[in-house]
Amino acid sequence: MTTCAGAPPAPPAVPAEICDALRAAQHIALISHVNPDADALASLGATWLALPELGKYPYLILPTGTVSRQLQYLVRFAGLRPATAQDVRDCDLILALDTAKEKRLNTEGHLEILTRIPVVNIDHHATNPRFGRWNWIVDSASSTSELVYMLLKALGCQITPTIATLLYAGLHTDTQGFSLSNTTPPALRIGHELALAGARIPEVCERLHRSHSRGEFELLSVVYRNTHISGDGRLAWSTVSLDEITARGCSASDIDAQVEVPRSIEGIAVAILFTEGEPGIVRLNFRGERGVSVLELAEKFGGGGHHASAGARMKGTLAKVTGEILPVAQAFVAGLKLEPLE
Ligand SMILES: [Mn+2]
Repeated sequence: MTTCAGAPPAPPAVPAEICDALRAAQHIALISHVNPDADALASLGATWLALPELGKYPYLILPTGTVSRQLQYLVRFAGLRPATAQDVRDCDLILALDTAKEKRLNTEGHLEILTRIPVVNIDHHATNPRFGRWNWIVDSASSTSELVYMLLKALGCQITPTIATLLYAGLHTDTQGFSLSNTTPPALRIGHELALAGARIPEVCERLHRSHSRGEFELLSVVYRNTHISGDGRLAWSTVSLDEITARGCSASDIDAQVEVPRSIEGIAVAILFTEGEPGIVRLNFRGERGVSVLELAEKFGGGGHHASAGARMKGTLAKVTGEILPVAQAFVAGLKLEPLE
């Protein structure tokens, strides 16, 4: 138990070997995961903007077609310019950020370099198998943005208002507005430091969280309409078919966050959103409430992530995948020992 008298919990310290590997490199390829979220883009953008100050040449591996409509704001705001396959061919280091599994790296067109260039792997996913030559995995960190902030400080980089805005967006999104169990004292402290460094908080939060297109807004009503609750009130889920997505001019990556709809029901321990993102592939977004970890559930179906927030992808139609997952999820929530709600 932490008491008022004790020292406040410190943000995670950067291992010296991580700083050394970055200092020794000259041309550094930056990469994150497929379907990049705000934390991934923020981590990429902040390092891309900061590394030239140290005399480095950073190259962004970011197939722009993979960025969701709302998050394209971050790309424009920070002036991020993706590299070509030619640019990264002669890099001497890869910095992988926020990527739980090597096969989730957003490698489109750049696969070849992964086999021969050493990787620094920085992440906060509990399931990260440490696929880099150097690994800094802190599953107690709120976000990779939190780790990137500590890294840039350790390397002596200036936290400009643009870098602060990006990293704040990553922290804010991964903690869901500083409201989840990963909203730790270090996360809040770094949020405070980013605000002091000039993070444009209302602007970036409006663009990321209060800027649905008409189509996305309509899709939200589909997610509400398709939400079901289990008999014991512990599981809520919703489904979105490819037809429902495309009819509103949206893509699957525009609605990942809408698992928050079934999650918002009182008493829910587990929420799931089933999204048919492409024909024959269903994305599963799992969220745990009331201290419940959904990681084991996601791993059972070949996925991974964090304790309170995990994902998986499965082959099959929506009907087949929900038919397979829901009985397992129902049994899982039925077996949970939960404190009664006050
Ligand atoms: Mn993250």
